[in-house]
Amino acid sequence: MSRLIVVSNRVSPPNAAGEETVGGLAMALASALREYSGLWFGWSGKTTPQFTGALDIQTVEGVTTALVDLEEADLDEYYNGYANKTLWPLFHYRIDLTAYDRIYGEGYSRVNRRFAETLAPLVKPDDLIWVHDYHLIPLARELRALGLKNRIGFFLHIPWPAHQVFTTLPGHKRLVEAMFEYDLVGFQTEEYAQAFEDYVLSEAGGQQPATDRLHAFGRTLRVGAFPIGIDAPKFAQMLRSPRARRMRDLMTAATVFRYLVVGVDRLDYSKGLEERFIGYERFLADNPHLRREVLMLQIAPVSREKVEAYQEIRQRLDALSGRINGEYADVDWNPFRYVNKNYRRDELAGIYAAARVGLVTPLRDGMNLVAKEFVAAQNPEDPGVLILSRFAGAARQMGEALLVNPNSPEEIAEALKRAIGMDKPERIRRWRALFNKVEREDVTAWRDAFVGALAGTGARRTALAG
Ligand code: ADQ
Repeated sequence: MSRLIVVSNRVSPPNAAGEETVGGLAMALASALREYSGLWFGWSGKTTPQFTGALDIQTVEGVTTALVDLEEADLDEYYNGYANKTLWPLFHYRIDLTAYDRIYGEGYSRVNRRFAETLAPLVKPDDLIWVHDYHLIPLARELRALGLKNRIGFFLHIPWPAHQVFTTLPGHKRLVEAMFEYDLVGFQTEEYAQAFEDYVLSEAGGQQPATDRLHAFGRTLRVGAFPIGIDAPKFAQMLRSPRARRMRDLMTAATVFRYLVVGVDRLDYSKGLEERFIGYERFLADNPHLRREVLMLQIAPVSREKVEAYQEIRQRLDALSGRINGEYADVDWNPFRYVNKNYRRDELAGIYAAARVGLVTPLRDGMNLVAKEFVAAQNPEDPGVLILSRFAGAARQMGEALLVNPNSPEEIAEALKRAIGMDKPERIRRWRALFNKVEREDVTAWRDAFVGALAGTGARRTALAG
């Protein structure tokens, strides 16, 4: 069997503290690597004055990781620059926040080349290579330039934007051309795969020889939708842990006679937090009789603090949460709790379990795993209600949630009212349908579908010889 090499910007190997502190995606990739006895390559998270390409290779719990340090300038131009100031906002439809700086583009190319040069000597001819996310789109091109003929797949975790938006990016064609160096490109939903196809057909003069094939730039690529899921069995196990139960009991006790509405997101402008806060404020304003019956908890740990747009949104959220409590709090009651802390995954599971409503309203999201975690954490006999943005990739699979337009405070307020008043049979009916899908279409199914499709792509590269 071929080995699997996973490449992602950050690598989170299993650690001594236990898997409860590691993200769901990391757990899934780690288990794939154990199965295929592979290697996980990426940035160490550390910087060095000058790039050396020195590798830190370790094997922990059956997973081998190979980490490389980057220069400070790499971090500014590639990670905080092109990845998080150019591609991230653009792919989330925030043209207003998108920075187009030539230096960022150069840093992005340089780091991808450095990654390729460091990784190439570790690759055996038969290895399958699976590259993750927008940080590394040109990696296959760089690996091919070094002569690698392996099967290489790419999975995009974030949306692929409509082609009118994508074409605002200087050098858009070159980026897409780089994607044709992969054998397989996977998106979270059919909609994103379709948007990519639209671009290739209308802007790059491409053709579609079969429903899952695109031909352009002299190469043929397989394209598909591979919706990511959570590790459902692991999550269920975590939910039964003493820590999760304790957190659930704690939250239940803290909200007696009240409904807990919960939101959990990285503090990011794509997550629709401002609009959500305003939607909740509208709910409080419109429903005086329900005010004392709810408590909204928003957990939002800060992320990407070096990027100005993140500093700004943080300030606006602080002000908004203050305004809501200032307006509606009473001596013995606070309507809103806003926390910028990170929690262990088992503790989060307990918090979801205590909630009557999961409020997941990103303005755009590749998938959104919080929506799936919330569903997985519910009590089958008395489940809570998921309110979900129609612009999350997850909405494609989760039509039984209350779907809302996250830009509309009225729709959010209305959905909150409906969720709180929903009778048990309807909650159970909706939850059951959602849970079945979360369980069936989980991260293992995702991983196996992608790796299976990649392994099934034909041996290639006759066109590239020389
Ligand atoms: P993210 O934008 O990070 O991921 P999401 O899918 O919601 O968004 O995943 C977040 C993960 O972090 C969840 O597993 C959640 O439990 C965890 N998390 C969030 N807040 C936390 C906190 N305070 N403490 C601990 N854990 C917390 C990107 C894309 C998504 C896509 C995923 C996976 O933006 O659209 O679903 O990748 O492909």
